[in-house]
Amino acid sequence: MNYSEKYTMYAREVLMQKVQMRMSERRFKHVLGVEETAITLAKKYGVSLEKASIAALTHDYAKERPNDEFILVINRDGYDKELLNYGNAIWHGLVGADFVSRELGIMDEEILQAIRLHTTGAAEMSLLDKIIYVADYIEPGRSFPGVKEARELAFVDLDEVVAFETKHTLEHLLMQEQKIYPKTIETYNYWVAN
Ligand code: DGI
Ligand code: FE
Ligand code: FE
Repeated sequence: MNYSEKYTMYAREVLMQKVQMRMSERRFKHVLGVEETAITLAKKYGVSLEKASIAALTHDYAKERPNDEFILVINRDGYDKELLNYGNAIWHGLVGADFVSRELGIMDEEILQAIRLHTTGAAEMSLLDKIIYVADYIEPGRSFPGVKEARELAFVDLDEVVAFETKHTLEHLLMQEQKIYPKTIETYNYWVAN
């Protein structure tokens, strides 16, 4: 593999094990699927394979944390209190990135941003942000109507698949009468409705 020398196979193994200990087998399998897809996309779009690997391995690191840990951090660390009206779906990336930096020592701002944005997307997204957002959606373990089209699109035009994913996720949330986080709407307005 064409990783930088600092990110040895050993470092990846250690990170993988730390992530594995924090989640169910099923979710860990998802994480490995996201990593595989993110690396493939990183090769295609010329993004650091090391950053793609680390961001993918850690994107759902905080997903199985109890709500009270998120609530504590939101109250303590100066987050907008409006965030308290949401739940794990929004917190695990946005606030979860703080757990990743504090507990795993990952300080790379590009990686942390990709983790923060992986659920909602954003208007402004780096290539790495887009790769993690999309890889999360199309990794081999995902199966839903449209996933095949999204997988094909991902290798043709990354922006197109960001739009596709954003539209379908929002549709799904609306059907279920879920509360929409403002950033999700910003993403929709920028990528779909512009
Ligand atoms: O963590 P994963 O399941 O791998 O995937 P994810 O982080 O993309 O999404 C987690 C959940 O968050 C998914 O069911 C969709 C949901 N979600 C995305 N945007 C919003 C949202 N849920 C609410 N309530 N509001 C949003 O704006
Ligand atoms: Fe997630
Ligand atoms: Fe995920």
